Amino acid sequence: MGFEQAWLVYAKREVSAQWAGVHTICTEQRGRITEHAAAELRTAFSQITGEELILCSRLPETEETGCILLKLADGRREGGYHLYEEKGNLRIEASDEAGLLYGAFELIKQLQLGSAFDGMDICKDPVMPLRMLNHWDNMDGSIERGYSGESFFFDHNEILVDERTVTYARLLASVGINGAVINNVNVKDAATWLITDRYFEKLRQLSAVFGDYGIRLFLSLNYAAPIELGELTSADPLSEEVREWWKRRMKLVFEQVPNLGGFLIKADSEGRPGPFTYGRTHADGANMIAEAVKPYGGLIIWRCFVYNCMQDWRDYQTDRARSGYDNFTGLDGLFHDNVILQIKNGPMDFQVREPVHPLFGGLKASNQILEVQIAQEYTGQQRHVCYLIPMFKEVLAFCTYAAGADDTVEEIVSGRTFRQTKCGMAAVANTGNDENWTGHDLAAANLYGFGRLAFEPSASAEELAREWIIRTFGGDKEVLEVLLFILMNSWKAYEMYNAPLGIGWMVNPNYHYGPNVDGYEYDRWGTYHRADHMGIGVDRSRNGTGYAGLYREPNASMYDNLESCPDELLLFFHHVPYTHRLKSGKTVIQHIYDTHFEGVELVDEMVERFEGLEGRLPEKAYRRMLERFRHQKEHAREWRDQINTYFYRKSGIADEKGRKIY
Ligand code: GCV
Repeated sequence: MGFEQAWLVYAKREVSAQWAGVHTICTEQRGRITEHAAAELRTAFSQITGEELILCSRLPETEETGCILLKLADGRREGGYHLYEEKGNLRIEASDEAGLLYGAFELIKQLQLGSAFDGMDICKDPVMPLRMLNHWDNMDGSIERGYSGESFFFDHNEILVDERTVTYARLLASVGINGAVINNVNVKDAATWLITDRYFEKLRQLSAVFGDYGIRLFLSLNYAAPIELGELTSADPLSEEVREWWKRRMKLVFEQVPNLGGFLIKADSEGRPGPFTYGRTHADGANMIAEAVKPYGGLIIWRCFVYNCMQDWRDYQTDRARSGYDNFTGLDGLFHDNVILQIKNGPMDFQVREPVHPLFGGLKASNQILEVQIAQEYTGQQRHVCYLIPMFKEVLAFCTYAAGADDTVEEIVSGRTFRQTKCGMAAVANTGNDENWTGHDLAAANLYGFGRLAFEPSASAEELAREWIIRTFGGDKEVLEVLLFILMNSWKAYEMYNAPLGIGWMVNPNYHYGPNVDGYEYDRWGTYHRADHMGIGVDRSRNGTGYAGLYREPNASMYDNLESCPDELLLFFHHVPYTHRLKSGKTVIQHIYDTHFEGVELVDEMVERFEGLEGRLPEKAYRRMLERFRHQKEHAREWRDQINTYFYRKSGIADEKGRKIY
């Protein structure tokens, strides 16, 4: 099995006579993207049905059947398509070439899923304009928070462009992803030089491969580049000299690298340079670079992950959760039109459970991108299975009340609430040079699901998991049922044996893997649980840090009020005694014990059911997953026992059910 093909493995299968009868692709289009759409269809049919499709530029004869027509026609959004059957032929119509490519991949998907040929009629327009991956790849080949091998973009400070780049682009396009930032947001050393002639030739090649699949290349930028490249002594955004420097530099970069989409910037965050050094605002910094890229249609994606990472743990007033909001709401409306603010899904940092970031709903006049993380930094690092699409669905469905009662996060980042076109969703990528791309074979469902979700947020998490399983592993019903059970229960299970009730962070510092309840408690990162012998939780109500009040009503009151705060976020918003009763009727302490025992039981069930798939999955993939499942089983116990023991020792309250706690 070609694991490097992921869900584009085109295994031979029994198909209906109509599918088997497809013999020709007809198109008058001659663009590169259409050529790749046709080539993909040819590969898929040749491998799945055994038919070598002929490519021709004529239209089918009147009575002819078995043709696929690719045709540009008005009426769809950018990247949208209409795929339908008419008189025994399949037609794909789109307003642009990207739409033809997405339509071709839709057709291939239907073939892989064994859908009916007759009466096929699928119309889709991408809901989010920008559907992006953010790679945290360093130029030495390492990947920050990478759990699937090394980078396939960089090695020894060189850029790699090879077969894998092409497969990568095909995979992205097949799920509708249209932008990729290839280097880490922490831009240091060689990466600062990506905007110099040292790398233009390779960037051009990479950008061309991406362009053939409708993907825009983006780079992460070092805010202090004028200084670090040795050309200026300041990066003050209001200095004319600095502004001119950026204009000259950007002219050069865009001339040398066609199809470049723009830049992602992490500034004044975790030690990265930014406009604060010069007493300037994020709007000053972002606008300076936005002005420089504007003539070339470039975008500046500016991250809102800005907080004080030198906090004193004794300080109960400062609240890291507030910082994104406090730093950016005052600047709403001041950013140029080609600046997009990129906001993490929660106010802290990709924990297994967080409330939605209050900037969604807080900002009304800024372009916004929702940032999620499919690299499982805090959710099991691709050794535990954790299908994150159900979490992302909850985030998208959260009602912000930004302009009305229907203004969910999805409405905002799709551009509907504020009529924006520069918005969408980005995921911190979970790929590396491991043969199967994602280390854990099941982690590929997050890559697949992310792209599909950004294109079509109404698709259910289960539907996406189902598609991915069938496309990757074929039509075996048992395989489908078991893997679906595992994926759909995995986030829930992980949350159960992890830090309880939304409090987060009980991990080993730095590498963020494995339980360590006090790992961050007396540290500078602003990530505390405040547990003592009486109770636990951070008071973010009006009596505490006031964070709950950053939401629009009725959300603010819902979180502020102990009675209405949802159980799963209780400890994020309130400090309560262990004996506090949840809406479920259980006390907090009993909830901790129960979820930790039950979470492990759920993992045991997942692993047992997985073991029943031996012989039904490709041997190598089965072994690879089995090894990870066995580790997860052990490691979930470690989580359970450390968390339960810690809280038993702190509270002195016994488990009602008398289970073993140490
Ligand atoms: C790329 C967290 C991660 C860092 C990451 C940072 C960010 O703090 O642990 O590795 O840096 O988020 O999103 O910028």
